[in-house]
Amino acid sequence: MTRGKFIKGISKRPSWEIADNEVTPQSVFSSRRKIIKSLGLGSIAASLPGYVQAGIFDLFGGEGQPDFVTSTLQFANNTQFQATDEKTPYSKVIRHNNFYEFGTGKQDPYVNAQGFKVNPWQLNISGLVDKPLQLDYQALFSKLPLEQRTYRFRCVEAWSMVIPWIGFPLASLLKLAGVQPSAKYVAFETLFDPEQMPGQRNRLMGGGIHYPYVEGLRLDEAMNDLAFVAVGLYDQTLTPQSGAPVRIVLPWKYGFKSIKSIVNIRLLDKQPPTSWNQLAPNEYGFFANVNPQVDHPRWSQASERRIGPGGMLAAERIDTQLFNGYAEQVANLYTGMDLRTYF
Ligand SMILES: Nc1nc2c(c(=O)[nH]1)N[C@H]1C(S)=C(S)[C@@H](COP(=O)(O)O)O[C@H]1N2
Ligand SMILES: [Mo]
Repeated sequence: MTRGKFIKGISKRPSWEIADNEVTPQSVFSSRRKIIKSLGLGSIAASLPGYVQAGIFDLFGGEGQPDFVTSTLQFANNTQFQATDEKTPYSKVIRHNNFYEFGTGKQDPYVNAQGFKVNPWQLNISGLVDKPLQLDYQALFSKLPLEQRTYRFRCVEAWSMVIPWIGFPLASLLKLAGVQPSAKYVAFETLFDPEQMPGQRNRLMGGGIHYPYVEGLRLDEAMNDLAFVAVGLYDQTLTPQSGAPVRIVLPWKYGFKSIKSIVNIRLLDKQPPTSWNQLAPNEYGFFANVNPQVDHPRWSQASERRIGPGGMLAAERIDTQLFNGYAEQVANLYTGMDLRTYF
């Protein structure tokens, strides 16, 4: 298997470039330019910082030059985990996000997170482990072999995507640290940096969440083959809005469990508090397994809108599957549990 590493020099390109070349026919592209010109936005926008320009241009479907630059990653395909559903285009994956540290609107992270500094970074693995670990930015991409997996991703708000992630199994990372027998749970924590994350400074902008954003898993869930640590998507390092430089991905659970931009992983003997559960315990459980039969108190979970090339407006409504279609891999984790009680 190829060791993940950066291809130096030529690979540096703004995440932007892939987005448009990939999905936008040239004709649509140039008509957008005309609209922007006719509105006289061109000259005004030119004087604004890149990420603000991106926000303005995005109103027209996505033009502009975000400040954030990604790098191409080397990885091996894991053929065992390739959802056959049509992939959500890169341009949609990075423009429709939930990352309340940067605002609650779906485009807020794309606009507000572009200046986010991801290097240097430190991810600590501590608690009930034999060898506490510190991974710096470079180690995130080199400590473990990088692999690619295409997963379905289902938000509790009933939209979904299909995303090719790059990273490594969470179990591999935990094994490096040596999990002690007394460990029963894993707690995750996002960076707390109100200077960089406006949602952490402003309660309204941050959606009322008590920061830092925290999440957790039972140890057997964390050790399941599907539990993934992502450092990239498509063939690039993560952009800030997707949780750069490192996030968790749990495809059988609602999206809020897939915590972004993490700095701490702690092995514990007790169940840790989790952000959405603390905010509204009757609406968001600790387990949060995708389940079409257990509705959210305010909406049905029986179906979802799958975001494809046409974005949210053109998204097709499809049936939601138990455990998001991953029952074969994870159902055994919950044998004997009432999934209505443990939602
Ligand atoms: N730190 C942090 N992690 C987070 C969130 C957040 O607001 N803050 N939002 C969650 C929610 S609700 C979802 S649906 C997914 C969205 O991931 P995506 O934007 O990459 O699709 O991230 C999850 N992880
Ligand atoms: Mo979500």
